[in-house]
Amino acid sequence: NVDDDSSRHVVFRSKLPDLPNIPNHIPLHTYCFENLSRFSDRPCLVVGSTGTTYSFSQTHFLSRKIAAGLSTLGITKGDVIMLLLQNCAEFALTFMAASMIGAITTAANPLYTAGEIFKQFNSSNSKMIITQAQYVDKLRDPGEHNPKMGQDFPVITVDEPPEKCLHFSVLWKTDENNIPSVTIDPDDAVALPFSSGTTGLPKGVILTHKSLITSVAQQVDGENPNLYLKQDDVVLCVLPLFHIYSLNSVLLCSLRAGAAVVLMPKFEIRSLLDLIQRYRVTVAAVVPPLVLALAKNPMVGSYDLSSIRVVLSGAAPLGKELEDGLRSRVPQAIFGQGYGMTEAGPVLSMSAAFAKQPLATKSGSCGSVVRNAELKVIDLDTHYSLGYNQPGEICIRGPQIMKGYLNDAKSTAATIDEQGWLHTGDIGYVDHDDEVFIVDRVKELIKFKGFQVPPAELEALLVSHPCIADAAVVPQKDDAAGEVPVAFVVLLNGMQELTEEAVKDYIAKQVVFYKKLHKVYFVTSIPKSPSGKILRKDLRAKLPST
Ligand code: 4UU
Repeated sequence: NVDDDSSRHVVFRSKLPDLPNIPNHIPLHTYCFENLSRFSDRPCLVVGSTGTTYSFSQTHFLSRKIAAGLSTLGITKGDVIMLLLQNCAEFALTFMAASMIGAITTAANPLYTAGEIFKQFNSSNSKMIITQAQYVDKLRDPGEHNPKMGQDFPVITVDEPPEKCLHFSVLWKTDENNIPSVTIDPDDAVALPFSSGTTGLPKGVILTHKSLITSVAQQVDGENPNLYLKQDDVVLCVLPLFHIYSLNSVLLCSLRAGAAVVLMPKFEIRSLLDLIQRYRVTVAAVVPPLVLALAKNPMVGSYDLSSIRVVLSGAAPLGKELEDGLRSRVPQAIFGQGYGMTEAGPVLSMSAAFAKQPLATKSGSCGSVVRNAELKVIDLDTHYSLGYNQPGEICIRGPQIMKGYLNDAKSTAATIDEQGWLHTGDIGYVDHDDEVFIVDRVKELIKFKGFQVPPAELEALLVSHPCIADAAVVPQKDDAAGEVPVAFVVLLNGMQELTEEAVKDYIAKQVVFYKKLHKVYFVTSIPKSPSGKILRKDLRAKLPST
């Protein structure tokens, strides 16, 4: 599957035939609910802890009611709403509802600190926050430069509303026939996840109706879907919906295909095993740390996991021993990886072992490029595209990739080139069987259990400390988390009494748990290129190898 012409433009395509037609001219909610009549009474959203189940028609109906409710509260086309939620039915319903009125959802980790939340809230120009009572306290004292809850923007809670908050039920008081009629263009935004991409601070990633429909179709549509989901499938939703992996490959794909989604608010091994057994989960989307738990935890042996037929791992590299460990625990299941990046819509490649007519795949591969898309591997220096088995930077092109970063033309231009190729910052190669292997990352990004840790964000916090002159943050390999952030810090003259613990505490107070520094090295200078770029490779080389 290689087009190799004399201009040295080598492009890799899917091993599965392209879809003849992707309906990406319609709005995302229309697409997701398009086949509803075939499975309207089947379970769609299942709240794992309570067993409360919403059928497909109820899911559609409630989304429409909430769409009307959002509009009654003043949300109009192009407005952004922020979700700060653990996985719950309201997340899914509100996301679809927002799509119906042409509004855009930005979701953030509810464990974020106030500082992290308000950065995303302000940068996305959000108009409201939908959250849980336990997170409201963080929003109460936003600092003088931030908008005030209840006054500048409404806060809605899905549970008992604390002072100055509204209950989620305000959103279903409006008649569902009062949804304003809006014209949605395929290039209008529908989701705004935040990602630091290949460099810098977290940025709003504009995913349009067209991008997400294309990505979902590339996975589950057609005669031989790459990810074959059936109506009797029960798909595990333990990965957070605020991350694009779960939102797209779990929620949207299941809605489109008619599979049930079992929602779990957070990962806890015993309740996970219990849910898998109780609901006879058939498809499990996981990340490497979860594979580790399933492969190694002794509790696994006392549960019946025989219902699982597919395990999809993604968001971080997966070692061979872990893969083998998992295979021995769920021998009946097909195991494979997906490779995604928020900016890519997100799926670049997925194991063809999940296809309706499955293909053999190799251990360690991230699958083959999705259908109706082009992937190339370029030499980092010459930018020429490379052939089979030659590692270089992976680039992807197709209608599924982001429209760009919100209000950041410069970062957009640095990521998507003039020919429409999105540069991932990942180093990988494609082997002779068209399977993609990722071997390294050239971008700054650190991944802690699949969560993004942008070094630039921590560096900015570090240099805001009155005793710190300069700083650089790089990944250190870690058995449990994959990678953890560690810092190199240059102290201002005469500030030598600042301790490692003090630096760690200073950061820990301002960030979510997975961005905490695991080690601080005091140095006299940060190595930089003539243009001022931190030489991260040199710093990484100084770390002890574990
Ligand atoms: C090695 O991690 C994601 C999205 C993952 C995803 C989505 C849908 C996986 C399967 C799926 O079906 O997005 P981000 O933006 O948080 O992080 C992107 C980066 C990639 O550029 C790469 O460096 O995360 C890393 N990554 C992986 N690395 C993602 N998947 C893999 C993988 N192996 N399988």
